Amino acid sequence: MTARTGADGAMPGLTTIVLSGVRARGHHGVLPSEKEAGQEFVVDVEYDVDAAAAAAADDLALTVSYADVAAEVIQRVQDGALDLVETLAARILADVVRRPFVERARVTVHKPQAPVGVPFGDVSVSLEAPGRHPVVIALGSNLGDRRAVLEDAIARLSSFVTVTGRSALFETDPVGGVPQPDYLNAVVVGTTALGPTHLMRRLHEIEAAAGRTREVRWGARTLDLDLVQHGHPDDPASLALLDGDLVLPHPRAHERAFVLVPWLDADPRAALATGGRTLSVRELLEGLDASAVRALEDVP
Ligand code: PH2
Ligand code: MG
Ligand code: MG
Repeated sequence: MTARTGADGAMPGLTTIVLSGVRARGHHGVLPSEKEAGQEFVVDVEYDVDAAAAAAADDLALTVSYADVAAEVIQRVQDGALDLVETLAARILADVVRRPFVERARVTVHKPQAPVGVPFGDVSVSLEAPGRHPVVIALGSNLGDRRAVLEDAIARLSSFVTVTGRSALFETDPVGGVPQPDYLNAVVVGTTALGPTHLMRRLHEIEAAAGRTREVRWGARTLDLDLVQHGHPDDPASLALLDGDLVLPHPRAHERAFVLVPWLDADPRAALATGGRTLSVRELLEGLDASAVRALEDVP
């Protein structure tokens, strides 16, 4: 394992982890003799992680352990009897890019004893893919042309989030803070290659582009983009205190109808990890008063 932290300034804290030469016997190959006898497979995995918070806190829980990756690779090599090394490499890659904090991964599978028919050194296949993480982003605006601000934010978001669902716009009474105008709220669900700290940085850039200033906590704002959830709610790594101001999932999402109503609208199967278990957003809403959240079409 080697680790190199990028110094390009664009993505501070982007760390590359290289795990090489993981070996195990497997039964993959087109020939029946390969399926029967098995042979050695050697796997290299290189992955970039959003590890700024891990390094700051010196906390393994905020990065991806190479030992966990290695154990999963061995499992994949030993399981089943595929025809192709390509398929094996693709499965290993899919496992790695789903791990929280991984922003890109490259997998090489070597098959040094392959039945090539002539003397040869090695044969290998390599595949690369971006990270793949489900994300839930809540949007709010209560200053300026709220609808235009939200639509523009969703368009900007789409450059780094593959949007799979977006809610209608909802007009909502302000919750907490100082007296202020009503909000328009919406929720976008999708997938992203970015880890949580890099995603937050991009969200803050969009807030800044909308003229957002941070004067009063919970005060009026042109645009608020909150990362509600990053990763699968059942994955313990989706529950993380990344630093002072990024706690995931969002610590108040479970009690905010102005988040849950649009979220359910964007994704009828929405689920949130809260209080040590995963609850459907539909269930969570049953216990809340959602009368202050009105679909925009209903607003005179
Ligand atoms: N955001 C807040 C505080 N209160 N109330 C509503 N209705 N909608 C919001 O987006 C909202 C709020 C802090 O981010
Ligand atoms: Mg907010
Ligand atoms: Mg916010």
